[in-house]
Amino acid sequence: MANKIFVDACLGKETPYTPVWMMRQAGRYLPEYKLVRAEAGNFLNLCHDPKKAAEVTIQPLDIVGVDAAILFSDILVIPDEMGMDLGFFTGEGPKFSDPLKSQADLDRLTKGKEAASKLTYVYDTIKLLRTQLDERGDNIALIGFTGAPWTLATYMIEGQGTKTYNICKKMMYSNPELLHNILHEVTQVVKYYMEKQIESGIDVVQIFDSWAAAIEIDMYDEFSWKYMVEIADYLKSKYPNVPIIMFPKGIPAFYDKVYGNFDVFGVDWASPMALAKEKLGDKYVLQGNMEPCRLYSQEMTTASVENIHKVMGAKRHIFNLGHGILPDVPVENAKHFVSECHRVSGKK
Ligand code: 1CP
Repeated sequence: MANKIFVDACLGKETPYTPVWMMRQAGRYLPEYKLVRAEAGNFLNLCHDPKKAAEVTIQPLDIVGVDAAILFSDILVIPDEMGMDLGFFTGEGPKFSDPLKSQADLDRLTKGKEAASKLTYVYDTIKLLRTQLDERGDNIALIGFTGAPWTLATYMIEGQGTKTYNICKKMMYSNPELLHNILHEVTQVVKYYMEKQIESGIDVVQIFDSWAAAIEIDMYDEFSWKYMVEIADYLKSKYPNVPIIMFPKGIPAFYDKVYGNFDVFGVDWASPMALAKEKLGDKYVLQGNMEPCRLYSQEMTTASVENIHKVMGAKRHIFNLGHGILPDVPVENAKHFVSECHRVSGKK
């Protein structure tokens, strides 16, 4: 069997065209997703049901023609299985009933391998997907993922999504030791979680640091990046051939300081691709970075895809959005994005 084009691209090898996938590609813009989610009853039930989770993982391959599948799950299943009682409420997003306020709160959580071993439904979904993808015979890679310790900690400390991050920043500046203890424990669970995802059959790892930009740049390494690098080092020491994608959103001011043993750097939509290429392009393959709202216009999508391709050329690049696709994007426009990425990069 030929190598998977997406894996080759992650490793910086030459590929016949530039592969493309979209962050949040399995989701609410697809009517087929909404049907399966309704059958499951709610979002968490869908994550807990390997057959249904595998079904929605595959949907964007058939419907929009992307070159990689991303496991359907959520970053917040990790703190949930550490004992934090995750709930999703319609219109409100995720919520933890009892956010972490003290060392005693952290001490009560399940940690390390024990917490990672509770995520059996994720590993079962991956095993099922491995079989289904291999049966298709089209060499589509499967991406597994985790949230970065910092991004996960923001939810664990705030109890929900936040615009100001005031509760976790209060901890950062007035009790950094507790924040580091939380980040350390989450890092240990994530290491074993990603190891088990790899053992279950994923081809590529992506680490989402969606809320990187909440940290002042001089403190970004201390409170986030070094923990992401610890995870990458652990995985690379055991699985050197499994590519790792780092996606820290919104931190171009950190590009001069980026270090670590990983393969692909995900560029968000607000950071210029040319800057990323100049600072990081020799060391890492770059992924990204169309502004996701361009998907509302096919013309604006084409212009952006052409621009990004002009900057990146045919090498060391993976097309993606610069953050997740939004639920009200027309499916036709998502298909247009994918086919334009293929057209400009010469897919026959
Ligand atoms: O109602 C629904 O169907 C739930 C919406 C939804 C979906 C489709 C949530 C709740 N999570 C997901 C799936 C999901 N989440 C995937 C699936 C794979 C894919 O197709 O990409 C992935 C990779 C995630 C990762 C995730 N969850 C991130 C990091 C990526 C990003 O977009 O920044 C974050 C921050 C979350 C938390 C989360 N889960 C769900 C929501 C609505 C949120 C964001 C809440 C907030 O804004 O704070």
